[in-house]
Amino acid sequence: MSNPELVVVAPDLSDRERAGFEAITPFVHLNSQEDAVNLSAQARAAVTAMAVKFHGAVGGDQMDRFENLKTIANFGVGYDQIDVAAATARGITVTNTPDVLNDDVADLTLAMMLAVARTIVDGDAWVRSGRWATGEAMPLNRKMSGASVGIVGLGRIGQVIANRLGAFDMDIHYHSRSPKDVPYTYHADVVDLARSVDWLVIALVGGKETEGYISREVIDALGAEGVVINISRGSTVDEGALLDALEQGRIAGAGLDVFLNEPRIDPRFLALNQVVLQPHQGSATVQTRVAMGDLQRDNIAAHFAQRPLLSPVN
Ligand code: 8YV
Repeated sequence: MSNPELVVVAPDLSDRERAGFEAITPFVHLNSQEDAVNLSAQARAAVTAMAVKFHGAVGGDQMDRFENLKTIANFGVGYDQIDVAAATARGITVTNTPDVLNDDVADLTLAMMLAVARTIVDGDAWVRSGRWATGEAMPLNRKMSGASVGIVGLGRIGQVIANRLGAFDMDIHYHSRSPKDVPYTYHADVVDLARSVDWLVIALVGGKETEGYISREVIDALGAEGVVINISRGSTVDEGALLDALEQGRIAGAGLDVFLNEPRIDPRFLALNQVVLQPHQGSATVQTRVAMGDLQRDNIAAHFAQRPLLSPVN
């Protein structure tokens, strides 16, 4: 029997995913990129497509293990862990899973904003601890509807977030490379955006070009009433500056789904009460993870059927 042409790199695969890949073509399942070194030279040479799930780095070295690799299909809209320039240089097309997760990421954005504003986590603890039953009143919290919000990065996800914020009558501002045809206030300068709003929602792409984009200066401009919400990548924020500002009360709070060193995040976050922490779960609903897997496999199926890939990024 000839060697499989597909390698699937994923720490776990659901029955649906396994059956879905199997229906396309026989495949080799690896838990991590490093496991590729255990394959024979012949097995590696047979591989023309790779599906990757979760955030192990895929650089030129990993690609070079598979000399006939033509397609890398990522599970996720963000592909900053894949060296796309290295892929392009080798004639490899990278695909991602856009759009199918926009609703979930936007929902979690609003959930974190409301959780911070209305101190939902504290409220739950207040009830469970019996403090409410004793008649003790919880401290008042903060109104979110009608407040000003700035979205950094008005791409597909940013726009879906903006739609939801509109339903909360928020005064919506945004910063992106160029103004868009939207009824929100544009700021060419991200510091100027931060100065103009109380809520700052980061919806940037990850990767080198946005590293530390939310700098100390941006955080300072947001000010003492400001709240940072990050659903993009931890790398987009100067995390040290964010922690300093939170610890010193120079901003009011944060809702964070992403961090620099996931999942072993900086322990300074754990001591901050005005911060809502989430385990990078923006797209983590049963329905959306199914849709992401389906789109990833549709790209793999297109590769083997020699049809155009559905969502190439290079
Ligand atoms: C996933 C994400 O958790 O799509 C993305 O870019 O960050 C999340 O939806 C992640 O990609 C899973 O690998």
